[in-house]
Amino acid sequence: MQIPKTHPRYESLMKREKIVEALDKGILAKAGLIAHGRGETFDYLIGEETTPIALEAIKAAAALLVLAENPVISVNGNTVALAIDEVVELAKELNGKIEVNLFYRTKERELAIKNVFKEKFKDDIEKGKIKILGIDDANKQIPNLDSLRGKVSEEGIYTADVVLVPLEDGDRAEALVNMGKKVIAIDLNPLSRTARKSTITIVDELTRALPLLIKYVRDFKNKDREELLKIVENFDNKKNLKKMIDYIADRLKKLELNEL
Ligand code: PTJ
Repeated sequence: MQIPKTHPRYESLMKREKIVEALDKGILAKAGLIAHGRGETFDYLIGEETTPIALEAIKAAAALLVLAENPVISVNGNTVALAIDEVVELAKELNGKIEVNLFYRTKERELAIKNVFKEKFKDDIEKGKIKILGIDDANKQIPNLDSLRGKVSEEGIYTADVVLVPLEDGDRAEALVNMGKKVIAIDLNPLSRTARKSTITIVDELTRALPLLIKYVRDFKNKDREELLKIVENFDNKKNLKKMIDYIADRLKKLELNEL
């Protein structure tokens, strides 16, 4: 559908178009539509912009990624639908590792996702700039995780020290933390289990957060280790989530009083 650029909700409608297109191509799980709708609701409450609170989390996440020895970006259907370009750009700033890890795992969806990466980023894959893991090599099991998300690649999530998990579904963040890994989540819902269990939670919309994360990863490559460690140590996920919830509550009160 042609959406006029002048439409007041252009950005939001374009994201919906991408989500629906991904469903038609067999990339998105049907439940991905529901997940997107839940995300939209929280984004509406937040004000559809990156808050200074989320920016703090983005900076801490960027520092953690630059310090990581073996970072991996985990992708699912929604992430590929909305932000495949940004995921690849970020991976190229790191060690190039991207792992496909689906909750609603089917061979058809794995292949559909593998094919988009192959079509769009053939050159980067052939030159070894990025590696798409988790499809033919998911031979390892995350302990105490019964869903199909537990199957991971040895070269990828299984041996990673830092895992970036945009749009997580809950249990896995905890299981990864229990394995001793640092988990960075991007989730618009500050109340979710994922948000609470992750090491660093960025409460922001995926397509807004990723370009900022890329920017700070680039910047932080010029900083020394000590400085980056300080940024990570000074970040407190629980406090940050609390600030985010207060922010939403204040915003709702102001909206009620017509102050916004
Ligand atoms: O592709 P699969 O098979 O791995 O399935 C993926 C989904 C997303 C369907 C699965 O992981 C799932 O059911 O997730 P949940 O439990 O619905 O959680 C998704 C979370 O992501 C919710 O807290 C949403 O608020 C949040 N979310 C949705 N869209 C965005 C988002 N957060 C950031 N940016 C978004 N665009």
